[in-house]
Amino acid sequence: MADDAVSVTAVVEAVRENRLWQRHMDIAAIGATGRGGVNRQALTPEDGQARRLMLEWASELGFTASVDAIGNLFIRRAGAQPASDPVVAGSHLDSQPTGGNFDGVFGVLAALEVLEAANDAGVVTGRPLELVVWTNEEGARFQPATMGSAVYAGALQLETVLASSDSDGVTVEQALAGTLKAAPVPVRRDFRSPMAAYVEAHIEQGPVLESTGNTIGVVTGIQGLRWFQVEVGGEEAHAGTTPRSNRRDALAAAVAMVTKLQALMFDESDTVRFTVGRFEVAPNSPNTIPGRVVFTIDFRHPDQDVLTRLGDRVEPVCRAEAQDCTVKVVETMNAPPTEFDPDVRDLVRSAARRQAFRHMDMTSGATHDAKFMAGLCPSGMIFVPCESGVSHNEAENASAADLAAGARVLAEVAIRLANR
Ligand code: HGY
Ligand code: MN
Ligand code: MN
Repeated sequence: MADDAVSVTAVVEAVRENRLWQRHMDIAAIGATGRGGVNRQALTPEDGQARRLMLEWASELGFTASVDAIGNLFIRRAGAQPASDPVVAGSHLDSQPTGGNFDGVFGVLAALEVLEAANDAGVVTGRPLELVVWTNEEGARFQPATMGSAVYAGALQLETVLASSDSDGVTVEQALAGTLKAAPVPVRRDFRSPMAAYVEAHIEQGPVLESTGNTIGVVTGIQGLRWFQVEVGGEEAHAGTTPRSNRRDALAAAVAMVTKLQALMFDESDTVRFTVGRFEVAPNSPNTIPGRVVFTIDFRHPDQDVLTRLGDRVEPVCRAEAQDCTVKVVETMNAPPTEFDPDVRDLVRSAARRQAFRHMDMTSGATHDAKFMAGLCPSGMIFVPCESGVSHNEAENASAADLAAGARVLAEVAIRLANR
């Protein structure tokens, strides 16, 4: 095993900006929307195609693969001590319906770039290096978000998750079988198999790095979030003949609920993040009074007390506005604020400093799979800027130079951790 400083420098210098960028373009072509973005939702044929491409690249580079029961994909580069716990880096390949080409993909491809740069540099690390592709980080098609990492860490039960279904009634179990067929991996991996450390590179998905002229974000933690699904039950009736006094209008009640919730969640400091992203009306016909409305709530805040105080008000507020309708409120995710490991944060900071990248400490407004890894092993994240902070949007963009900077910092952190 080469001396740490020598191997770190060799691998960092072997990171290639153009190779990393080209792989982003290769993945971006899978599920491309024709408007500059991507629709590669979890466990769709496009997700399977992207995984298959990852497996082809891994095989060409001499790496081995394994997969766990929820489809999390692990790609391993051997180390000098094969029985030691691996250092793992990665993120996700699934996207929002109108997603960008860098959210999640950058973390996966930066990890692949580090593994290949180690090959190019002829460096053998003590611990194995692993790349991970988490299943269904986005939670767009199947809720909740960060599904694969939550099941891996034991925060969600596999059986519960396999039974959840998308708006067409397809279950995770059915979709997963298709994905594993499209990208077969014979070797099975246990949930919570030990990791020495986990590091995730990701675009910031916000404007701070770009507006302050920093290239690297040393992520200190992730704000907490609570997700709810609210189902309002009324009665379909004729729009022209039914008097208001006879109506059980699910839309009228749902609108009253959302209006009251927005008032509850309004804060002068603009720290609360409250979003109703999905609002489904049935039967969705202009001349039938809506009999059923289902809407989602995505509520986030860095302070646990606020998450508890305001989150616990969601159900009572919905019940108070139900009018003559029924209402069912299900909390689908409740994740406390996460702090990342101080030692990993120091490694990220010192790598950015040593490589002369302007950097700053910052928390993450977006959630990430690293949230669940933080409960299993020393974990941390590396942010790079994205243009105007735009994300979850087809216009999402990042520069090849910033992506390469993030991959070089990831390389230094991963090699140092793997040689401990
Ligand atoms: O929702 C999130 O924060 C993540 O980008 N999926
Ligand atoms: Mn992401
Ligand atoms: Mn996302």
